[in-house]
Amino acid sequence: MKQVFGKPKSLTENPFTYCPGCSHGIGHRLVAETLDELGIVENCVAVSTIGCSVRCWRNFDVDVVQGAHGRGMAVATGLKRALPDEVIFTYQGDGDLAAIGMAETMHAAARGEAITVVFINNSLFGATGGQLAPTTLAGQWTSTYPNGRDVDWTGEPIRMAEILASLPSTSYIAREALTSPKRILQAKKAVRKAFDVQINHNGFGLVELLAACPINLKLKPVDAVKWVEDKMIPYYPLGEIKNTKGVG
Ligand SMILES: Cc1ncc(C[n+]2csc(CCOP(=O)(O)OP(=O)(O)O)c2C)c(N)n1
Ligand code: SF4
Repeated sequence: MKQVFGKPKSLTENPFTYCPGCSHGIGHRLVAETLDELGIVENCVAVSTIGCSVRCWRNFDVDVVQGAHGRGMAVATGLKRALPDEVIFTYQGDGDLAAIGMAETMHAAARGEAITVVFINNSLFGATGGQLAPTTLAGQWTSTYPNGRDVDWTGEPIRMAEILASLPSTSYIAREALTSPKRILQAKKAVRKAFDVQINHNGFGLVELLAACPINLKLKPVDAVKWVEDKMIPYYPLGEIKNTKGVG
């Protein structure tokens, strides 16, 4: 019988251990499919950081270096400079990339490091119980803002992709959403381009993927996906923001 669907080779046999309805599994799959397609499983190093996706080292069947919380791009910088022929990518949540890791993120991007960043924005700190993150929407309920994010007190949510695109040294920046088959296919193309720009142009590539964290949104999985569609996408518009090398 012809097989029409299977596990990417660059995923291990370990099951995903994320909550039901979590988008991390989809993010992992898109990365793994891309590694398979590019044939880089043997010369690729992933950097896992802290957050729910710290567990990705169990799932990606590539070499993985574990970074401290927020320091993924600093670790990736060292790896790429020491091993310029390897493909290096980080897989980071929004608390990781935009809160504790803001300095490392900004400076790696400003230097135009030849790395690929997969940025999972689920609008909160997932692993630690749904606290407010720099990406939390105005009015959004979180465990630390039970009355909803008050932007007069905390400021407006940060659009990381746009900020990083404004830096002259970044090459490819896009934002997509993991909310429907159509959007996931679009996200896959962006993931692929974020790798292509590193491999073919020695450039910095980042793809932000809007993601659902049903547990901390206190929503059923299907409602969490709808929440991402209805609430996140209007504030975080989808599409290619920057593509200076014309990858695609
Ligand atoms: C230096 C340091 N500070 C704080 C923590 C606690 N911590 C672990 S996971 C996490 C939140 C991660 O949230 P995010 O990066 O958004 O990823 P998610 O879990 O939502 O995927 C925090 C604050 C830590 N592990 N290390
Ligand atoms: S807490 Fe949220 S981000 Fe973490 S595994 Fe569960 S649904 Fe996913």
